[in-house]
Amino acid sequence: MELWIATGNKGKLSEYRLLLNEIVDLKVHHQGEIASFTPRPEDGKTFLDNARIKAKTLRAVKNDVWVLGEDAGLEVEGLNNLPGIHSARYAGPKASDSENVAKLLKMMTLKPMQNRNAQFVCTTIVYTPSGEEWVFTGQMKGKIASKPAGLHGFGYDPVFIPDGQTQTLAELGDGFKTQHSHRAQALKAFLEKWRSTQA
Ligand code: ITT
Repeated sequence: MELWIATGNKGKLSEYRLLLNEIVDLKVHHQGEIASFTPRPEDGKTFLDNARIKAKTLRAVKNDVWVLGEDAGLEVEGLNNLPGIHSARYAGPKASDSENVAKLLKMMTLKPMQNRNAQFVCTTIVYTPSGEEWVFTGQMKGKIASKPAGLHGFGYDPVFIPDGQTQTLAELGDGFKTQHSHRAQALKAFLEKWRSTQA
């Protein structure tokens, strides 16, 4: 089986490789391998819209294989669920991960805020080789740390402390995310469905 991942995010891609590396006969590819590939703007209003945009854009050039597109983000209760679908560009159109984290922490100091509850969410769309659309979701609850800590992962990992933990995702490392992340949950649901079609 060939699975093409519709992402330009290196952090996500390396997590997919880790999550999928034990599956025999699965070859993982990504949109960056197609020299002429141009992503479409993520201008949907929901995670589902944006996941579909990514998967459909890749499927338009890879239509006889499995294609997976995903939109994920961080919802912070005290910020009315922002940055949400704007997570990748929270501090501006070309913002780096550390600029986004800095903006998040700044927004949380602008008003006295007791509520640091947050969740990562992920909506994953898979197109089968015959063009059927499958939708999966995952979430991971936690809270926002007062300052960044840790070197692993990407995005907001240095400021996200999962429920039941005392360290950030960036301190906990790949092993924790592989077991518990929003992305891992959505992917697990896909793999279960995929396996059931192979039986
Ligand atoms: P692609 O669209 O090419 O996949 P992207 O980075 O733009 O890459 P998203 O639109 O899904 O991906 O944006 C998700 C942003 O949310 C991402 O850039 C991070 O800032 C944040 N994010 C998502 N999942 C995360 C995770 O597991 N850990 C930390 N931050 C995450």
